[in-house]
Amino acid sequence: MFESLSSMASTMLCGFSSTPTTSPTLQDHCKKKLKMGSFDRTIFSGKKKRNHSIKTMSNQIHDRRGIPWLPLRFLIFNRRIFIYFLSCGRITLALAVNVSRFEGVTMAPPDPILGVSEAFKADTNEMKLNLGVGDYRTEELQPYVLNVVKKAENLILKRGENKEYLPIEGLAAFNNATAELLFGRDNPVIEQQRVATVQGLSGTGSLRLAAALIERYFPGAKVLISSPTWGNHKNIFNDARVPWSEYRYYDPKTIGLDFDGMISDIKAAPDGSFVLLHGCAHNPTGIDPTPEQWEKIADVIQEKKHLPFFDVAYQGFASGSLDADASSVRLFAARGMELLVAQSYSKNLGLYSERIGAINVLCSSADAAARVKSQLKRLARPMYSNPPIHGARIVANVVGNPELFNEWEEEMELMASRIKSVRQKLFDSLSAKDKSGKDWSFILKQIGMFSFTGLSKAQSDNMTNKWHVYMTKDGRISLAGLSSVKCEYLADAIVDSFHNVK
Ligand code: PGU
Repeated sequence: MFESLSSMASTMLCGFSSTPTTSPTLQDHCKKKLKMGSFDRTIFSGKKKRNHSIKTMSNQIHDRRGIPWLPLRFLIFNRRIFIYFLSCGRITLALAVNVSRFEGVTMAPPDPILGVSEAFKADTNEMKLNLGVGDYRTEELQPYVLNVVKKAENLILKRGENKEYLPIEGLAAFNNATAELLFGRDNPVIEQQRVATVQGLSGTGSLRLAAALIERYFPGAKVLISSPTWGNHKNIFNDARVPWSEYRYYDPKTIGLDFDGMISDIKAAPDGSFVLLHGCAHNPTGIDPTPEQWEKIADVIQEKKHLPFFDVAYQGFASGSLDADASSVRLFAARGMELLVAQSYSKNLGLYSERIGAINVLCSSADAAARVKSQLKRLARPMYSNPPIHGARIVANVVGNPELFNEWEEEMELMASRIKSVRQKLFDSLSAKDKSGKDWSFILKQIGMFSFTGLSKAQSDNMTNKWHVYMTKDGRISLAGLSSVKCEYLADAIVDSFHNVK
């Protein structure tokens, strides 16, 4: 029956085809109807039910000039909407509009971090401030390309190097340099070839590759994640189908580390879990364990036969020293523990969009490291085949060239100290403006790019809606996006949001 209806409608189309030929007004109306769910979705839900659902409805709509059309009827059939009206019982006009096969795909929410930059761009207020994403900006709030990066790029250009595929594991010179930077050149684990290093698509891609390794070789093993953590950690493990749970980390009462909570949650986890640790400059809290606390964390992890999994996205950025910021990882390695480390060069070399980083798996033997590396390659191959070369060459040139390396350390120190100085200025401004006696000194105790202000979601919304200060809804602000001249304004916004919004 429906077949004949279809052909009847088609013959009456007088040249109307399956491509939409309606005026924008009519198409908009159809789209609106679809969004309202005024049709039977079973037609999209699988082969068996296909083509067996039909629904009609009628409505009065207007053309662009507001002149009403005749009462229109919609008929959904065979994944098309037929639009027609009846006059004296006869179909006198019919249009067919294709319904998308992607009708069941819902709109994803904006990303909680990267989505903030999109909202910032759309704001036309001149006082606006983007403290959402952790991107380093100059005092003039401009993006910064490091001089050493420009020098390394010039060297690459002069050599006229080619663009052939890299091996799956990436650029060998980069892999050697990155493992040495992390563990220290003289660390015996390097000479003993116990580290499986594979170039990754920056920190995120490296974490994702490790998650795939966990999913494949440790089925059912849990990853313990700090509460709170960088927002994308949970997405990464969810998408890799790796179960995770949280361990206590931040104590809002002390605005510091909940060390006892952390230790007891790590103890309570099933033996052999993975414990995700921020190597330095914990994101978003900016609170790191002390060296003594790191020792105790290592004790518990060893006791429980857990596997430490470090995320090192800020080496050199927390303290200004590459070695000091790798000390947590080195402490665990010195105990002979096996561990994983995801590295990123987005922040410390400002190579955000080059997507350069690595996954390192420290194993107890060279043989195990070789096997792990072979499996990481096997996982990478169907995902992205092999990594991009440009960022890898920059890192290899900077780290491998003593002159450029020294210059890099100086530039990193400059970036870290600019962040420290706006941190101090923000604290001074808050202390001067807030007459309530609230102690803002926690801002000075936090390290790295961020400050975790303790502002609630409603207060963070006020920061954006009233003050045009863009930040993540967990109350985090990126001090790397703040200039000293804007500190007073930011302090006004924080004091207002903190005291006047509940
Ligand atoms: N791990 C942590 C702890 C991070 O903070 C970030 C970046 C990454 C890994 C991944 O960085 P890659 O660029 O992939 O190397 N976090 C920033 C950047 C924005 C984002 O969410 O990707 C941030 O603002 O939190």
